[in-house]
Amino acid sequence: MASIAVCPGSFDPITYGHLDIIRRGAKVFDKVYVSVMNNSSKNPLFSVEERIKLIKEVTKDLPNVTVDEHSGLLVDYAKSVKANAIIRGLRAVSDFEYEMQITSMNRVLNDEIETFFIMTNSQYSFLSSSIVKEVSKYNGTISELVPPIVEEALNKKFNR
Ligand code: COD
Repeated sequence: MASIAVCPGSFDPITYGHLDIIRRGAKVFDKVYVSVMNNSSKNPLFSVEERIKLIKEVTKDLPNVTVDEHSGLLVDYAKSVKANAIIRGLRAVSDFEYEMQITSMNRVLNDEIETFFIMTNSQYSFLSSSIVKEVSKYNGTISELVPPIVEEALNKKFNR
């Protein structure tokens, strides 16, 4: 049986931290669906279409990665693509509580899908989309935090 994983997130926008997790996941699983979850509780800077375009561009060298979107429950999406795993990234201990909540809830919703945690490269352990947006907004250097195409997209968003 093929090992199929979903790597879900907001990806607003994708950073080198996300990319690290996606690349590591793609080495272990036969197929990885990177899914932009259209999460109504957040107020995103980039539209779902913009986020998908950026992710597609920076993962184009990974043949077993497909970029997709979903509005609704993650476990329903996972089932629809026949995934038996969810990949999540862990940066620091502070991520643990939130991840435990999500994982436990997903397990209640569907006990057949396992969540796997991948620890990020330590150089990205402080990195989040929110931090990148804030630094970019005030014209700080983000070239070591996001791929060039994402940096360009942020510059455009902030009218530079
Ligand atoms: N290094 C490593 N990993 C990282 C880094 C980094 N620097 N930055 C982010 N990550 C990881 C995160 O830990 C996460 O695993 C993934 O990358 C995506 O991160 P984000 O911030 O883009 O996405 P989140 O955490 O906001 O995603 C939350 C979901 C959208 C997945 C969640 O809200 C969800 O599943 N929503 C759908 C509704 C649902 O099913 N709800 C029930 C379960 S609670």
